[in-house]
Amino acid sequence: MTARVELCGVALGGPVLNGSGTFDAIAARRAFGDALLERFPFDAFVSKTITVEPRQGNPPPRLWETPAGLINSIGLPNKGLEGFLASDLPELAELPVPLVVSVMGFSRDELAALVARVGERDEVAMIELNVSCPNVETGLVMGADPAETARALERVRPLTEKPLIVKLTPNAEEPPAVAAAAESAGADAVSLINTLKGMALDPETRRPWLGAVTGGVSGPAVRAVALEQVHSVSARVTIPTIGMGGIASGGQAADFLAAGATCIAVGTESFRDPAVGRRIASELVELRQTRQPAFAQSEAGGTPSGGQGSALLP
Ligand code: RRO
Repeated sequence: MTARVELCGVALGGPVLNGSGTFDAIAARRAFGDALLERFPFDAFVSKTITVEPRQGNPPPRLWETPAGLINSIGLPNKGLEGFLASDLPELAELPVPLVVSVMGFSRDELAALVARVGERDEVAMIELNVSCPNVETGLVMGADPAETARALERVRPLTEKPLIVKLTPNAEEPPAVAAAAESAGADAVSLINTLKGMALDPETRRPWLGAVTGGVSGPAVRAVALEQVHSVSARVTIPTIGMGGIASGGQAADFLAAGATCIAVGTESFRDPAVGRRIASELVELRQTRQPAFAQSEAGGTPSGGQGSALLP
């Protein structure tokens, strides 16, 4: 039995989500058939980020393996808003869990168009605003700045009643300040971390390995950074946080919940094992039975951190 969780008023069977862009549910359904639906690895599904216009993505190579991690420079390939609504959304709507659609605009107008169109669809439970992709050629990242983040939220908040989750970047000077700005402007939750900006050189040529030169680092290499940011952001806001960054076990998921996250998400580890979400969920249940104390209460000086506090640990 997993522990049920409520996220922004949406009931989930447990606290384990996927990080956007790290699990292709449509390809997995083709590979595994209905077995995927019978044993779906996550308690809610977050789509790959979509944009208004279709995109090819960045030139290859797009991946580099680091010690304990991965650098990606995928560059947001997607069918565009209309292509997504016409062909991906009907397939994603068949998943047995609530659907979160991740959107990114290159301007506030684009973001507004995405939120308005996606928000009118009953199949969509929540919308994630990706203001933190490190791999777009403009280098413009709305979520690096609290005032820009607030302006984006103020623009889209009136357009939908669906819960809005803001995906934060770890590359901001002060992620808790961006989270607080998002909350004040009407965000219902924040998710973090997106990838840390990084690069790798080809060992033969000493030239950039990735086609787009730089990319985003994920995996166990970033877990300690992510845990600190989840802790400091959760202490700053009262809306729920969804914590992610290198989680590969129930114990590591429990760390993020104890640091203040309401839900956690699995990303890089799903590339190795697409079913890892379920393993993490069962390990969390086992840990819950051992009733480990929550960090926020045991080590932080007695005052639970902000946000929703630990969803699983007592
Ligand atoms: O597509 C990507 O290159 C990408 C995105 Br949208 C993102 O948000 N984070 C990331 O590491 N890669």
